[in-house]
Amino acid sequence: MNITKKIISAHLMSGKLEDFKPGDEIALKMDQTITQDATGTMTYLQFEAMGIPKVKTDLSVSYVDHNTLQQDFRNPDDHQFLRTIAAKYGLVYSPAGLGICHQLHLENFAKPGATLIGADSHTPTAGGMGSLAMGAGGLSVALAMAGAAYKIPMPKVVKVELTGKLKGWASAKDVILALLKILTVKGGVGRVFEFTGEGVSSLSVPERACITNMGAELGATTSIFPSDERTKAFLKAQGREQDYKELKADANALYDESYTIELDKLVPMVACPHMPDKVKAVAELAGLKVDQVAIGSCTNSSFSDLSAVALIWKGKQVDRTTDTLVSPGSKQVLRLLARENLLDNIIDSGARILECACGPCIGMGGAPISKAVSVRTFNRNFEGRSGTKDASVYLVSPLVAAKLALDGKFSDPKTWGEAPKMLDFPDNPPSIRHLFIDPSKDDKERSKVEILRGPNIVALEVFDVLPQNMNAKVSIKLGDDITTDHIMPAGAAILPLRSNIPAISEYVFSKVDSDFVKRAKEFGTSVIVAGHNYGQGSSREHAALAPRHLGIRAVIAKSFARIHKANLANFGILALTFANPDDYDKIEQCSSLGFDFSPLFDKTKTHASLTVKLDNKEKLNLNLELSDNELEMVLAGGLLNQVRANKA
Ligand code: MIC
Ligand code: SF4
Repeated sequence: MNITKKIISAHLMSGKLEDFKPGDEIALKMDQTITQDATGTMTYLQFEAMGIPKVKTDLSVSYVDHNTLQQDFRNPDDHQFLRTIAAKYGLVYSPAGLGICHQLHLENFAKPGATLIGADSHTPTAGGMGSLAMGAGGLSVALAMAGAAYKIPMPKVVKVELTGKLKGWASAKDVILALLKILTVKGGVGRVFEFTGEGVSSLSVPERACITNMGAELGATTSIFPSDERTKAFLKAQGREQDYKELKADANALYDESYTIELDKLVPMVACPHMPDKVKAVAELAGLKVDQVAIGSCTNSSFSDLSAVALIWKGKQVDRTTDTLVSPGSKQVLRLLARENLLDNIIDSGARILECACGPCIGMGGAPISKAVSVRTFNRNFEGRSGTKDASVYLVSPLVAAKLALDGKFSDPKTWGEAPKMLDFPDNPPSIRHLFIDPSKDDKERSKVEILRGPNIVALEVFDVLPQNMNAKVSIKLGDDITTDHIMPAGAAILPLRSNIPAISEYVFSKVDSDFVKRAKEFGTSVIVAGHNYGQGSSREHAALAPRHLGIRAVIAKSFARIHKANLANFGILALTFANPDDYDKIEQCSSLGFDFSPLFDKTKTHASLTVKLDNKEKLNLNLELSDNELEMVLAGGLLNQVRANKA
């Protein structure tokens, strides 16, 4: 067996591993859950609606790292709600400023062999530690906290063999950029990427975590590394040696697909605007002026990343026309930089040091100038995500970012001289564990906690069940690779509305088509039509919940991204694909669609397809992209209706 199957097998809540083939729905027990504030408020409102007194996982952590700007009452209202609800239901709470959820989880809680779901698409960061860690919608996380299984299609397991050792200016980021170049942003759907080979031991846990983090950009279910001596050393340094367990694939382990990456052949790479798979060699952009460099994010904000930056900047200043920002991934990283006398290099470089949080990665400040070339160590460069619509965002490693900040322009890495030696993770790193807020172990104490809700916390809406028949118009027709940032944008102006669905709904597709909301409201009930990979990117369930609030009952696409498809079902929206992909061309924005859903209500039959009448004439065949279980959910009007009905 490979590692993925070993962990799956140990966590199956029904059936045996050999009963399942790729694509079949499997039900997994989740050991740990995480949320962040932008997805957390909805998750906990949903958990509360389930009426369970205490989380049933081994560990659940509520992090605050996205909405840390407090321009008015809204974000602090959310933080207060999250702090009190964590105390009530038995979650560890990580207050704003402590760090980025995935970096903090890696340092403090992630365990080899454990399962983890997080209401954030970059949860696979913990795969660097050997956890089977997956991104999910908030409602799925709420269910897991209630002790229910997390249901996913059985993934294919892809072997990625690493040979040789990284050299020169190439680093872990270039491994995942190389994979993105080969596989594209849709290449990982339905797959787990499992790293093996002699190259593995040359990578530290934070370097591995950088790679598994950005596996999310492949659309992968998750990515995972073995747990070995490097893992043990990292856990030991963190004072968590007891969490170590060895994890390796059997010598004759089978895989569904395989790739080889020769680490010693990798050169520094860059993902060009506006997709993480538009990868070129850095040398190809030589001469391009760089207006901004932003270093940080859950992909590249570890001590290993920032110490390399500090070494490159030692005794030097960044180009004064290049706005340079650094966000450390956690207070441990910051304290380590200070202890190892590296923080001074960053301070003296002239770069700005921001809070230990997501910051510019999610458009929470740090927007670049108009028409900027912004070079970032982040994982997503979708158009407009930086906050500046006409900016061009390039994704690189911290080593490359640090060098470009000094020069103010791209150049050929062959001219850069010797690369800094990556430092080993230092012994006895300062612990910040005491800065988390642990829940009381006493049930009586917890039951007395009052959940505080400011006016930004708006109660959940109850959605109606799927009708037997539905006439709906197409409120928007879109192309391929539509991201959740297109559907439900983030940024400093919109993120504070995450706990208020009616308010945030006003921004659905606002950056794509400013008339969408008006049209959807006018149509009452409507349908979205899209190309391939609809809903790629984040796990934000608001990209399903807010459209549902606006009357969207179905999305017809050529294909879907995994997490978004599950989110659609969770909120009672039908995910459909074209039986004949050419039919995509027959449907226009504002076309009328006549659905007869009545056969779907016949529980004695299994359903895989549906016909729809287009403009009262031609019938089109559509495939249902739902498991039986998801179909039940959609018929009920969503997962929460089902949960409520079971309780009644
Ligand atoms: C992102 O990087 O897009 C986010 C913001 O972290 C999202 C979660 C969210 O939208 O709140 C993600 O990756 O899931
Ligand atoms: Fe935060 Fe950016 Fe990571 Fe999302 S991708 S969790 S916004 S740092």
